[in-house]
Amino acid sequence: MNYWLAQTQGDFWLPPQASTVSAEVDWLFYFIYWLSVFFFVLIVGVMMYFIFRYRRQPGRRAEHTSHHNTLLELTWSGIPLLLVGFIFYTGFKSFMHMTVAPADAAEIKVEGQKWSWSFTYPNGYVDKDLHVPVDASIRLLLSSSDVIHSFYVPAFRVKKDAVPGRYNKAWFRATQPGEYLIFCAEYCGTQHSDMISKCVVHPPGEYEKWLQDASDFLSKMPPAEAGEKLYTTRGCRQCHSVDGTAGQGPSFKGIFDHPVALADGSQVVVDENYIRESILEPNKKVVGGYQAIMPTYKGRLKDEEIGAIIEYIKSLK
Ligand code: HEC
Ligand SMILES: [Cu+2]
Repeated sequence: MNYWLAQTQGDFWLPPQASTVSAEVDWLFYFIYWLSVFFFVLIVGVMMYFIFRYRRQPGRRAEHTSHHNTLLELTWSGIPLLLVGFIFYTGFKSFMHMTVAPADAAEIKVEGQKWSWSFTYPNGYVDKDLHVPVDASIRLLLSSSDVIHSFYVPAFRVKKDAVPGRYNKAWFRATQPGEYLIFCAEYCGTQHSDMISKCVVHPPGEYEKWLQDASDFLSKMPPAEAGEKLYTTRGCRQCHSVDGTAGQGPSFKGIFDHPVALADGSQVVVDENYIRESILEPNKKVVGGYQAIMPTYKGRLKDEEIGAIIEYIKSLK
C-alpha cells in the first residue's frame, strides 16, 4: 500500500478530491481564501498608502474635515453583507449535501477505540480498514468504546466525532478507486495520531468479492494468524499487549501453560478453558493486580473465533 502516493494525488494545498462533495468543499475553501487575500492586500495597501501620504511633515497641521459619509458607509456595509450572505448560502448547501445521506446508502459501523478503528460490515464481518465500492453511497454509523475520537478521511472531506454512549452519522460517495488515509483528528491524547487506517475504494464488482473473501478468513488463515487478526480488530489490543508490557490488562506474552495469581489469592494455570472463560466471563476469575474492567465477549465472538484467539495466545511464547 502506498499511503504517500494516495496523498500526492492532491495538490500542494489539499488532498485528492475523491468524493462527491470534495469539489464543492474545496471551491468554497478557495473562495474564502482568495477573498481574504484580496481584502488583506487592499486594506494593508491602503493603510500603508495613507501612512505615507499623510505622514507628519513640517508645516502640516492635523485637521478634521469630514464627519461621516453615508454612501461610503453603505458601501462598506453592503458589500461584506452580500459576501457573507453568499458564503452562508453556498456553505449551507454543501453542509446539507455532506449531512443528508441518500436513502439507498449502505451502512458500515465505525468504532473508535484506544488506539485503532474497526469497521463492521453489513454481514457482521469486522475489519481494521474501511473497504467500499466506488460510486456507491456509504453511511457511517460512528461510536466509540472509550474516549472521544474523530473519524477523518481528508480525501473525502469527511470528519465526524466518534463519541462514547451515542451514535453519530456521516456519509460519503467515493468517486475514484484507490487507497486513502483515515486518521483520528482528536489530538487530546497521546496516541490518537497513531490511529491510521486506510480506506480502499474498490473498482466496480470487486468490493463484493473482497467482502466475501475477507469474511471467510477463519477458514482461510492458519488459526493463530486469524487469532492475531481478531486480537487487533476486536479491540483486545486496546488493553493487552503481546510484548510483555502490562497495560490495562495483563500481556498475553508467555501466559499459556504458566500459572497466574488471581485477585482472590488462588492460582490457575492458563489453558484453553481458562482463556475461553476469561473471554466470555471476564469477572469470574480476575487476575491479581488488575481491575475487573474487561467487557464480556459473550455473543460477540463465535466459538471458532475464540478458538483462533486461543491459538494466537498459545503462539506468543
Ligand atoms: C477494556 C480493557 C480490556 C479489553 C478490551 C479486553 N480485555 Fe482481557 N482483560 C482485561 C483486564 C483488566 C484483565 C485482568 C482482569 C481480569 O481477569 O478480569 C483481562 C484478562 C484477560 C485474560 C486473562 C489473562 C491472564 O493473564 O490471566 C484473557 C485471556 C483476556 N483478558 C482476553 C481478552 C481478549 C481475547 C480480548 C479481546 C477479544 C480482551 N481480553 C479484551 C481488560 C481487557
Ligand atoms: Cu482517537
